[in-house]
Amino acid sequence: MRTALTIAVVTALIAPLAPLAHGDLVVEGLDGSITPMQAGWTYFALGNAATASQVFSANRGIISQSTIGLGYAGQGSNYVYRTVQVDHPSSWTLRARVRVSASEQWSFPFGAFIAFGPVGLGLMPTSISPLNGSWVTLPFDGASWHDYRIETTACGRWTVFVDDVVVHEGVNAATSGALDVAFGDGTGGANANAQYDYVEVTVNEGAGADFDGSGVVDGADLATLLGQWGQPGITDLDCSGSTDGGDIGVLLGQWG
Ligand SMILES: [Ca+2]
Ligand SMILES: [Ca+2]
Repeated sequence: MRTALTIAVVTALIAPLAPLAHGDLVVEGLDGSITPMQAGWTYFALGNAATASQVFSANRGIISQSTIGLGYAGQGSNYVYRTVQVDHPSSWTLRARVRVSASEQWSFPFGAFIAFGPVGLGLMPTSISPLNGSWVTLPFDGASWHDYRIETTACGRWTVFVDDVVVHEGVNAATSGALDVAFGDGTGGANANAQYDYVEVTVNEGAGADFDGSGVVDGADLATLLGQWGQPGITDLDCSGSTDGGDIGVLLGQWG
């Protein structure tokens, strides 16, 4: 059983990344207008011979992933990735809008996953699994569209938001080095169908308070901080675990 794929014809390509300079804000992402391969992402298949164009397609702004019927044997995975070289410990945010329309589970509950380095989120029709080496599984309606976001401070505190609500927090996330932004099917020995509206990682090299990458720390960044008051995430500049007065002090210290 093979799913017919519709491939959007495009010519746009994303240029390879150069190493980041201190203070750069780098965005690497896909919005579903072209396939990951057309955008220069690298395809990886483990334990099966499914080709990139069999697994990933793009149509009407949605990237579709289908591995059902492509014949896994043993441990299996099919995903795409790009490598971002992060030279200094940096805050970063991974965002995606995803649904998992069908999945089997053999070993890993990742009918779809999004990840930046070892930190990510496994998604299934009835659960989500924050991961950083190991994972926890939370009951959830993953079959419906949701906005997923992982915000990580430069000190490695990471927070998973679903539709802007905190659902998980962890520590010791990777914040520098050669980090792959990746998404795809991570179900070991099983199959899944999923759709991605967009997948995007933003790296704030140097982890300053210039959250929007405008080049200056100003009122817009202060508004971002205040909008996340009391919550963890990239606005927790002093790594206390929540966005509070100490972070305003850090921001004001970088003003202008
Ligand atoms: Ca700014
Ligand atoms: Ca704080």
